Amino acid sequence: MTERYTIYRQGIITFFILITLNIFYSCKEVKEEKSQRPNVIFIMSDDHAFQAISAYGYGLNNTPNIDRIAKEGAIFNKGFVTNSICAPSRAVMLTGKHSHINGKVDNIRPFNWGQDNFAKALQNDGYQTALVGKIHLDGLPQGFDYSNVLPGQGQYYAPDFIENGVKKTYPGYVTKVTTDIALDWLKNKREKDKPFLLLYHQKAPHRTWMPEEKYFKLFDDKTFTPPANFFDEFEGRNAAEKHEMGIYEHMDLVYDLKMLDKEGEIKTRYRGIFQNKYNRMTDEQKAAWDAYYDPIIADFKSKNLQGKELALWKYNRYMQDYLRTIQSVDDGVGQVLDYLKENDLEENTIVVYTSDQGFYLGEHGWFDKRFMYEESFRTPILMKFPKEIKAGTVINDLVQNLDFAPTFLDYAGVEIDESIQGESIRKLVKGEASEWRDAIYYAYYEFPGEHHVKRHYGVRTDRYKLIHFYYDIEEWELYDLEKDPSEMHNVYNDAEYSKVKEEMHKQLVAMREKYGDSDELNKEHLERFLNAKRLNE
Ligand code: SGN
Ligand code: CA
Repeated sequence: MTERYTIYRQGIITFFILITLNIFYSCKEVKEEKSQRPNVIFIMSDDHAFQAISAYGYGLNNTPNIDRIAKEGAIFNKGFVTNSICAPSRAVMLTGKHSHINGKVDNIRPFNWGQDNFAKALQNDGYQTALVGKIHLDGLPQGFDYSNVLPGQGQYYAPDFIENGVKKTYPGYVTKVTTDIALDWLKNKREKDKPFLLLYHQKAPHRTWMPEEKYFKLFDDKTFTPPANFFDEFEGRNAAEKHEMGIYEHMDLVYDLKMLDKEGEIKTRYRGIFQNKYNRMTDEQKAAWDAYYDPIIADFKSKNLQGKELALWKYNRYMQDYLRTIQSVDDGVGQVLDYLKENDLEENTIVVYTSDQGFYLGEHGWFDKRFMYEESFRTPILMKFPKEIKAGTVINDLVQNLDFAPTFLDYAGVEIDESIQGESIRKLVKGEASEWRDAIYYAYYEFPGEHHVKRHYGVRTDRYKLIHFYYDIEEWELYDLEKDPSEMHNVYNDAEYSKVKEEMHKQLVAMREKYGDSDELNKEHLERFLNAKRLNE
């Protein structure tokens, strides 16, 4: 009896131990699975040309920290946006949908934060989420536990920020302040037992390129060689000819090129606006600024440059300040990468570096963006995730900013809604994608507007590009990117390309169908744009 009872009791005890162990292990499994979900740091700068990242090999500057991302992960040689302008690009990045679908087609009309975005989806699925820096979308950001963003374009010196809806001014330099806020969130504000998503977005190197004091002298004795098509005459390209993007013709000597002489002799259209920016600096900052720029101003005035000489001087002045602002961006990237390393977060954190679009660094004689030509259509993309991406990976497939949202959802194991138009690049970067797209679609809407870039849309394949400029102009352009990478020869009416032209027209129709775009939609956007403009006037 006693023996039997003991056996019976032992059986029951064993049974309970097994059940407990089972529960324990299955809980551990769930926990481990959850804790293995990758963190995401999505770094975006504003107007950062791929030509100005040393990993892309143009030899203009050194960005060792941004390059680290490519070295330890992947570099994308054919990364593109869908609409080369700031706020629309950010709306595409958040929603994974083209501008004509998410509604933010230009910098002017409001963004609807009420719609789905990938940060909301990650937040709902247990991620800690934060947005720091420039977002350029009005209203309180949705999808973030913490947000601390610049109002609109923001300021380089003594920037205002809106922290969870409350405005305050930070003394100091915007790029550094943005990095400090991002690091503070990583170190002190997030809950450390949850996976996190951090959108760390710099204002630099956006116009009007005011450098940080420690970089005033960088590139001081360097004379940059302009691109071969710097003195472009736009033969066969009527829309491009109507631009207001010229370094020579449209850059303001004071506002853009910092010739704020104390004597007030250099009178320009935007002098007053730059004076206000200068006035934001502290007395020490102003003294350091003057000590550097005053001799340059004196030298410039003494030379009385004209014509080509003036154009080249402007180009050099532009390059120096533009590249200097990038150096502070690169410092911040280094600090964030170091934080990951020192805190054992490297292995399980996806880091992406990109820009909201590309930028002209003298190609066609230009600055700014907006056109579907390569320098602004393309954008830098570098990405690392040691767990899955081999160091030194090079991606030559057509990838777009449309793909960020579904990619992050994919890595986080969150469902990708079928309304999302981008594709996850997870398999592509691993080298496991069995097939990939062979064409991408582009549309730009902000005309009439600053820089005078006509409304246009188009399609690009690996080799060719077809563009349609419309509204107050009717122009088609076709480029053979293999033979003419600088897009100087529009071959649309060239008999030799008639077959290619036909194929590309078919591709364009297919793209517009695939993404739900049409002339009717364009007309609607135009109406709303003109109404909004009228109301603003
Ligand atoms: C500002 C700039 C433009 C620039 C737009 C859009 N002018 O208006 O040169 O094209 O932003 O840039 S400025 O005189 O105000 O600097 S975007 O990156 O925000 O789209
Ligand atoms: Ca931009």
